[in-house]
Amino acid sequence: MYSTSEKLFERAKKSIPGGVNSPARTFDSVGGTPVFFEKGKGAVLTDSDGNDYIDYVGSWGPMIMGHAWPPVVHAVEQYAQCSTSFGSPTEIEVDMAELVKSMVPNVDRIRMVNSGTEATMSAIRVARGYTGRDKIIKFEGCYHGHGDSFLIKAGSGALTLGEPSSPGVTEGTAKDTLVAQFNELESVQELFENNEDEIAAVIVEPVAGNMGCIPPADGFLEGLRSLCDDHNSILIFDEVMTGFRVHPGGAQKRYGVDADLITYGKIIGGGMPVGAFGGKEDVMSVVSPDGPVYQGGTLSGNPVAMAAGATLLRELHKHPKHYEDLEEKAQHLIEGLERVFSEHDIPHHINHVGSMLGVFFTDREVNDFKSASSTDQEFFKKFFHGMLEHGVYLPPSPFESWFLSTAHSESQLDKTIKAAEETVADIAQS
Ligand code: KE4
Repeated sequence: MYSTSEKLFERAKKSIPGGVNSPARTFDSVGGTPVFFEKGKGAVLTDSDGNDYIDYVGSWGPMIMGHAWPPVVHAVEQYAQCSTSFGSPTEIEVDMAELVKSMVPNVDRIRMVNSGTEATMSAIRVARGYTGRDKIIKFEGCYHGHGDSFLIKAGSGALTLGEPSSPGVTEGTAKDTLVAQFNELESVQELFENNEDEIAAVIVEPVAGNMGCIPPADGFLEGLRSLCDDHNSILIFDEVMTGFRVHPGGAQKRYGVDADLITYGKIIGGGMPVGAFGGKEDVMSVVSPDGPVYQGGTLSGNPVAMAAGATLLRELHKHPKHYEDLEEKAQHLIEGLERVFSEHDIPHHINHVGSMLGVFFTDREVNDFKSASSTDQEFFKKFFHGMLEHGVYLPPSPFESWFLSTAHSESQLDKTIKAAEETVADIAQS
């Protein structure tokens, strides 16, 4: 069934660490060989053996309009013909900055970078430069990319690989990262009290998406906002995943809480390598060349990538109805999965915020790191492979979110529900 993927993986392991360019793609937490894909169209991926799958990874978030969405493909083709990069300013970068500002609240200045990691690394440097303080607070199970300051009880790949902190991160760096518990304001309050006037920033995924999907508890984001105000610290919303995903204006708009710095990635690039960080003029005024906090990049604001991202964002901005459609699709899928799991007495809990979902095999609510990491991972492995065999591609880890796109049709959702039914029945008989 996957002989070409297996052959490609054997080749890949000889030249690329672990055979993958990002650990999240490995099947280490579910077992087996990563599937190598050759093409995607809409909600369907085709692997190197010609097998089709309904895709719920969506490149980990960017594919909100589905794979190879024609306007994005056309924009990339058009811009690439005028050179793929200048290393000088271009009009499309200005268009992109103005477009993002028109979509999200309280961003006066925004800087493009090449990944979500670059965006979050830069955001904490800006917060430290602006406040003159060194310490940051992050949350256990939240993932902000592979910057040294974040690989401390990180979520996503690091958590899945069971390495809550990574070798190579120095003592000096680690001491400035304090770890609180998501949805537990008391843990944040305590850190502020024990590190008075030392905390530059709190960085949070406003909807945790890297320990499965966990929405903020009522009052949690508002509580972070007031703690940062009380202690003159910067509140950073890492919206690399939630930006333009949970609302055209992101989580800030959905929850009505304004951060001081916001990071973006994934959807902002339409599948091309783009990240960004932005915020109010006074905070962003410290960013070079206006201010002393250095940040730069050869391919930042790359015109081809800008064209892809701007084309996608313009669609989402002009047609917010897509978000109602995505919500309906999510409800349809969740109702079907809930029915299947209940009929087969499978303990489960499903969270969702718009079109990002968290499917957990557990008999309890999942609202924090502890509950997310005490789910039935063995059952998830069987479920993952069963769904793969039935032509449904899920994230290969229980610590990831599933993503829907506008391209997922009702019949594809029903096929997914049927695949789940057959999978859990097979598991029960095995
Ligand atoms: P990148 O550097 O991978 O573009 O973005 C890092 C990042 C930052 N913040 C949040 C909230 C993120 O979710 C991410 C990246 N997400 C993972 C998937 N959960 C990326 C997948 C991967 O590492 O291959």
